[in-house]
Amino acid sequence: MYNGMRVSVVLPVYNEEENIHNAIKSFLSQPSVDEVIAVDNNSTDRSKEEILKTNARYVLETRQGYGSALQRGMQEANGDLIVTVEPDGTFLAKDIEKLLIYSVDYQVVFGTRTSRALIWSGANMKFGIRLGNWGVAKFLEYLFNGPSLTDVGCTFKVIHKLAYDKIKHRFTVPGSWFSPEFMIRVLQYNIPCVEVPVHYCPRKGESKITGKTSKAVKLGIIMIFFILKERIFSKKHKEK
Ligand SMILES: Nc1nc2c(ncn2[C@@H]2O[C@H](COP(=O)(O)OP(=O)(O)OP(=O)(O)O)[C@@H](O)[C@H]2O)c(=O)[nH]1
Ligand SMILES: [Mg+2]
Repeated sequence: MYNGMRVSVVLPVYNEEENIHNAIKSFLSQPSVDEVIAVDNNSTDRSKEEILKTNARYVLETRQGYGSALQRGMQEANGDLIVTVEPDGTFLAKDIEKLLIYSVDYQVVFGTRTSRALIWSGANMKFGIRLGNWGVAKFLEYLFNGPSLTDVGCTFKVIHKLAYDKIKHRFTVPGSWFSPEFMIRVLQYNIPCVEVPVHYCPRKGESKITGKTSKAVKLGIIMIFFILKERIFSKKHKEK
């Protein structure tokens, strides 16, 4: 519980056998966390067995993709506050408390991994990736009149259940560019939001999204086109 509200943590899991057990343990050991939902996205390794050894809730999502896994997890959450974060060893569970402090004043708190002092040696946030995340976030911020945004790809976020209920029907992206869609929907619905720096550590196991430069560049281009498309064709929500 945090500030009288139940806290659910949603973890998207795709072949994370090396990390998932420790990740669940560390998130469950946070004083404010009430439940952890591990969304297995058709893992072919021992992720399922590792999840079942813990007190996390196991959910299987067969529609492949980072976005599909996160959307399913948020749908399953029972908490008043929903935290999304990756179980790949790159985030620190204790940072949840930092994001939760801001959730008192803001309906949505975005983590950012681009604050230089918090990027650990060996983390996958070298100059190019950092510049790319920052640049695309600034593009989104400008087109959707957001608060300062410096990371378009950070999974670590907190959303109030009430805010999630307002925007969930507008989630469409099954793939790796779900993070900018999340940010766009929050801004389109005028939901009060803020960005907070989080630690970013080296990954254990295979990086599936931004590990190779070619993949990271391709994803960046997809995100830019997606943001542009949303700005041109997607309607801003008007309160009735
Ligand atoms: N790529 C990918 N990730 C998925 C999928 N379903 C769930 N995930 C999870 O989503 C998270 C993001 O994938 P990562 O491989 O960590 O990608 P990334 O964060 O861009 O890059 P690194 O952290 O540097 O590896 C991980 O926790 C995956 O286990 C899927 O279909 N594809
Ligand atoms: Mg990751």
